[in-house]
Amino acid sequence: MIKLIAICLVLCTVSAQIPTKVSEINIKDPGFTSLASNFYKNQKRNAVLLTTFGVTGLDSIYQISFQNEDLSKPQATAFDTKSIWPNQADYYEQYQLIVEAGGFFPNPSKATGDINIYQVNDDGQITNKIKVSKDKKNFFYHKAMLVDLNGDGLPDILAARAQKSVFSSSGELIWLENKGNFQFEEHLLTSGPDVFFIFVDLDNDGKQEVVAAQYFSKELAIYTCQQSNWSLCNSSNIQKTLIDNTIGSLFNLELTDLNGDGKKELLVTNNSASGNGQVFIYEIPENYQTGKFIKHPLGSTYKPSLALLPGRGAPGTASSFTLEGSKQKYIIVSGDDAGVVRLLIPQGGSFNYKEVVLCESKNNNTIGEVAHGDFNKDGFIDLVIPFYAEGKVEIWSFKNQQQEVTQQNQDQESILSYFDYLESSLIRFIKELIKKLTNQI
Ligand SMILES: *[C@@H]1O[C@H](CO)[C@@H](O)[C@H](O)[C@H]1NC(C)=O
Ligand SMILES: *[C@@H]1O[C@H](CO)[C@@H](O)[C@H](O)[C@H]1NC(C)=O
Ligand SMILES: *[C@@H]1O[C@H](CO)[C@@H](O)[C@H](O)[C@H]1NC(C)=O
Ligand SMILES: *[C@@H]1O[C@H](CO)[C@@H](O)[C@H](O)[C@H]1NC(C)=O
Ligand SMILES: [Ca+2]
Ligand SMILES: [Ca+2]
Ligand SMILES: [Ca+2]
Ligand SMILES: [Ca+2]
Repeated sequence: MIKLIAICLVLCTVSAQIPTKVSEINIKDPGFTSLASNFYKNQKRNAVLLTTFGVTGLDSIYQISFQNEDLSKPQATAFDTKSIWPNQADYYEQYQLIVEAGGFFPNPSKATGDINIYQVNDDGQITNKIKVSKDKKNFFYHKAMLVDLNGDGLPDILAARAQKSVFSSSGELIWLENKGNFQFEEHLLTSGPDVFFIFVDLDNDGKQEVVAAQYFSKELAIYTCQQSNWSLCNSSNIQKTLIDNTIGSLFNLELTDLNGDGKKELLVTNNSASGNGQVFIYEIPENYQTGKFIKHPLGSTYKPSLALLPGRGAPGTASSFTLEGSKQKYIIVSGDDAGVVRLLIPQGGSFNYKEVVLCESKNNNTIGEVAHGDFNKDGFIDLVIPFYAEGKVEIWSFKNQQQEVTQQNQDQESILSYFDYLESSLIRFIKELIKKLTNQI
């Protein structure tokens, strides 16, 4: 074993930055996390938001802060203990509002989800919870964002919702028009988007597009509003451009310039129970409506444990960040039901990454969504890793970096070192045998 590790050290050490674990807290069923910048406005301090969910019972949303900005002293406080399967809690510093989106189908009593807004004061206390969506039976929400769609100065909500039964599934993109005083009016934009989407300007023409990672309908697609703005759009004037419908259920996506060449790419994950879920990059053509997207699969695939249970799949999210000294971005992948977190380290060249396992959970059981950011504003990126099945949350940081000794994606390397290990054991065994024999003689 020592030999194996030693070989790996020699073979695998590259100039890479690898974070280390700083602390952990016990929280039951931790699922989704996000960085809340300047959540404590008066003190200009950040928080981490965390949602929990279970098939039965009520769920919670926590704010995590760090005493004296010390990551080894995390403090978690639940500000809502009566939430229903929250899939997202995102903080909007500009408005001092948290947007929560929830519901999921495995429990019929939780299948009708909703969108709630929480008002946050300058001390980081939640002062009000307002439900802003109207229930639509069996439709649940994974993504809702605050954006002023009609340009009247009031933030509206753009959201996707989905419905899933044994017989059918469907998705809808809606917007909730902010009429003032937290009164919202619902408008249907189009069908299609179901779980995750981003609202971005893909072609830099000043107008946003919706790019949707469709889980149930298994499409990666762009929606373009042909009116002057999205508040004037509906299904008769929203145009759909299909990027890919060959990769199964899509889970998550991000628009970002990964290789630092000034052009943005799409970073995407698909999610599968069969063990072939993966992370990939799509290069975006000059004209996204007529050009070709070039796809690059990254790293190894993700195999969920207990894959026969309903709703299992892997991987979860992939997201990117910049570390000092690297023009190209690092990527962190949450394994979801594969129970692993992997770091993809850029190797130069085009979309060439080295894969490192940061951590695994017991029996490879579920790990939730990892968030990154400089939580304590010390200049180093930090991570929050929710070990869903183990009931704990770990805080990691790039401040104290480790040498790379974790296992590699290169099967070849492990096989080589394994053979090397076998060979050396065999040689040792023969040597000892000879020694014993000669002693006897
Ligand atoms: C969008 O359209 C509405 C209705 O015509 C108009 O009042 C608003 O100013 C427009 N907003 C933007 C951002 O162009
Ligand atoms: C769709 O939008 C167009 C342009 O804003 C409008 O004229 C039309 O009435 C809308 N259709 C529906 C069904 O709302
Ligand atoms: C996920 O994407 C990978 C890479 O393109 C592909 O090999 C795999 O078949 C996809 N999974 C499913 C379930 O389609
Ligand atoms: C967890 O999954 C990894 C592959 O990512 C595998 O090498 C390892 O043996 C698994 N561990 C357990 C305890 O199942
Ligand atoms: Ca508005
Ligand atoms: Ca655009
Ligand atoms: Ca690029
Ligand atoms: Ca930090």
